[in-house]
Amino acid sequence: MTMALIGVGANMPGADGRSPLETCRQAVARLDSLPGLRVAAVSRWFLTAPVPPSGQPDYVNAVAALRVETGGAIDPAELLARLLRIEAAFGRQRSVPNAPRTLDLDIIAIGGLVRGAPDPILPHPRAHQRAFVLAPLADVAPDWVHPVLGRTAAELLAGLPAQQIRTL
Ligand code: PH2
Ligand code: MG
Ligand code: MG
Repeated sequence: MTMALIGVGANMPGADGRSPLETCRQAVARLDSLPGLRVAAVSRWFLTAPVPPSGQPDYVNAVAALRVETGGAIDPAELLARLLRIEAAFGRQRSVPNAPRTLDLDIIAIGGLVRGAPDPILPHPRAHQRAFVLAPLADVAPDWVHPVLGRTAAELLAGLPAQQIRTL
């Protein structure tokens, strides 16, 4: 059964002062309503220092595992377009890379799919370097193996220098 693994993050309040955690929770509910996809698991919520260090507010991060419904196929570009629409609905403004944001939804992986171009590159090209992705990923997909590196999320996490993350 194929799982789409989605990184969820936010470090700015949304419209009407909605907290980053509340935005992320509502975004996960939206993921569950995407056609052909169901939220099978959501990781613990983490509070994480910005990478690279920037003086921005800390992020709320999690990973959601979406089950691709039976018989369904998933077009990565279409999924990305749907995620960008959800980001926009929660007030995401795009300026410079790594700017603080009200909501970030990234496709970390779709099962063992490897895709170099066009976007989305899969697995996400920086996922294996980021504790704020790997720790929640290990919660929801302990058996997933990075299809290029041949390691689970927990194994990749164990090889990283310490990063500032804690559970909420
Ligand atoms: N996202 C980024 C850049 N840096 N740092 C943390 N801690 N969490 C994120 O989600 C994050 C980041 C680009 O998307
Ligand atoms: Mg991101
Ligand atoms: Mg993104």
